[in-house]
Amino acid sequence: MTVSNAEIAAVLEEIADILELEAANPFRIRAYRNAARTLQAFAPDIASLLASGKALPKLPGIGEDLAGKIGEIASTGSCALLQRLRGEVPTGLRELLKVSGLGPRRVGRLWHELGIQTPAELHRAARSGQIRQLHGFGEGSEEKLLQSVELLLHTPQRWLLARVAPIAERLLTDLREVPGVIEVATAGSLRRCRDTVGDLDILVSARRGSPVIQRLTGDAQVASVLAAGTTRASVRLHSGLQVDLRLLSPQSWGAGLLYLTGSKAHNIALRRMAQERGLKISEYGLYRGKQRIAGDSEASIYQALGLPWIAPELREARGEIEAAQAGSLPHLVELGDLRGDLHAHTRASDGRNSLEEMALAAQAAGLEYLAITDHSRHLAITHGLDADGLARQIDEIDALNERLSGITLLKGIEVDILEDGSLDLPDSILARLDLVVGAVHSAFTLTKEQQTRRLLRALEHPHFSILAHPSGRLLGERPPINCDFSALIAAARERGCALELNAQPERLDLDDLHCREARDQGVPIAISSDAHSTLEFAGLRFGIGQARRGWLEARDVLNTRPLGAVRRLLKP
Ligand code: DGT
Ligand code: CA
Ligand code: CA
Repeated sequence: MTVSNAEIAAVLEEIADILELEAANPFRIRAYRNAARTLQAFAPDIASLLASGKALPKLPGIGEDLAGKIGEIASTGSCALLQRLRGEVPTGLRELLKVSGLGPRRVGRLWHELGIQTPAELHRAARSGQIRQLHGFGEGSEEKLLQSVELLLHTPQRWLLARVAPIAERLLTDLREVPGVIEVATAGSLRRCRDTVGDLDILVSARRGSPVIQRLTGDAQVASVLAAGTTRASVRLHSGLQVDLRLLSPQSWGAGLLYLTGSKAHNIALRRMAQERGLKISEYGLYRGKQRIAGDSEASIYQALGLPWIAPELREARGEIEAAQAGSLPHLVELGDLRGDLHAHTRASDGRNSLEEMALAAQAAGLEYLAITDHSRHLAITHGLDADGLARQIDEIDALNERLSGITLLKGIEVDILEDGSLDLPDSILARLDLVVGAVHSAFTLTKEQQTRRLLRALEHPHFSILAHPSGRLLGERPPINCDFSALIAAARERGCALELNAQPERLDLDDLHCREARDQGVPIAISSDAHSTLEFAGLRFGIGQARRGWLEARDVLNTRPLGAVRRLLKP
């Protein structure tokens, strides 16, 4: 079994959370948090490094004690300290940490001072006015907590796609090595690239007697086995994620994959088609009477129903079957189609790397151009650029472009769209840029009329190029703004502006449906990493997944075009 750097970091974060719940020494807490952050920014895979007999390299803030723990986690997936700490706090407290606006310190106080251990108990306490009596909480924060805990209690628990994908890949790698295994794949919402997933579905085909089920139930990340039989198992990982595994025979592989990929609505539509032809479809195959006529591959089943293979991202019963029948399925955009990235940060605002480091990382990710778009000054927490700072960055980029070969930096800004729709920097400096990416970072709760007016005014600005993360949503944390998106899409088309599909895991914004609406209206989409470090170009693949769910083809995506064409579109 192998443990990824992200999984090691998650263990260290959990240790820090529990220590903070227990009001432990702040320096100790910070040491674990810093170590987690360092590991996330460290590219080589630590588990493989250690497994090959090498020593852990010297990393800032990681002393001998922490290095020992990291080694333990890398080889076992967990560590004795975490096991002990988990036993010291009620399990409901981890649920309380998911209430937005509640950090471990405040959860610890609610626990120690009011005995609150679960979201339901927090809900009762807030309703009965107990929270406001705590020192430092007050009536306003009680009301806010009440709202967020209600949101948590009423929304089913879902996981960010980007969080589950590495767990899935690790499990798949391990299962592939089990004796007798022929094929492994993910299915369900993960394979359809939904922005969040409810649980992880894994499919395996193997020869009889292969110990696949035992391998999964025995994995170090498994906290409890919910069910285990000869052809299926369900487990819950320490993170809380549920994993469902199905074991199939090779001849049922395609039928099982099709069934378990879903969506349910797509399956139901296929079943209806099969019935109209006098056929029966199940997770084991496509049958005429008792005779199996297809099932070893997905394509064989689609073909028997008179259809071409349909990409998983389209399987939502949103017209894909009709399009398949008409021969008009979209030729979906792929990661390899991207030639550039139009939104990234450096240390000049809240990024972690220099201009040159970002340029080289983008090049290593296979890109030909990268727009540098640091924040403008309004966003005080990110130390944004003012006009002078931006002018200096323009000169630095010009100088760097002279030296670089094979990658071109574009000069841009992520300028704040202020509450009245004006931009946070003067026209004179915006005019010198290759592109102006505008974004909302404040006043998320305006009325629909106010918000729409604000964004339409921003789009009218002569230098405006791309509207970044248009809905402002943060999955599981902040709902989308209230806004007339159809009016925005129409205005973008009129003004020749693009809309962004931001690939950050908790944004994936525009969402799939709005991507499709923009595409239908002929508005180009920029699939952007919004990278704040050299490692984040890897997230572009999740943007591509979302774009494919929105039926986008390469020609619908601005940054699939060569540099010259993009320049002309950005500055007509
Ligand atoms: P999730 O986990 O909520 O993100 O969504 P899915 O789509 O992964 O759903 P899940 O894990 O409950 O089931 C996996 C697939 O199994 C689902 O996409 C389609 C198939 N499936 C599950 N239940 C049914 C059902 O009652 N009827 C049909 N036709 N298919 C089903
Ligand atoms: Ca699922
Ligand atoms: Ca499932």
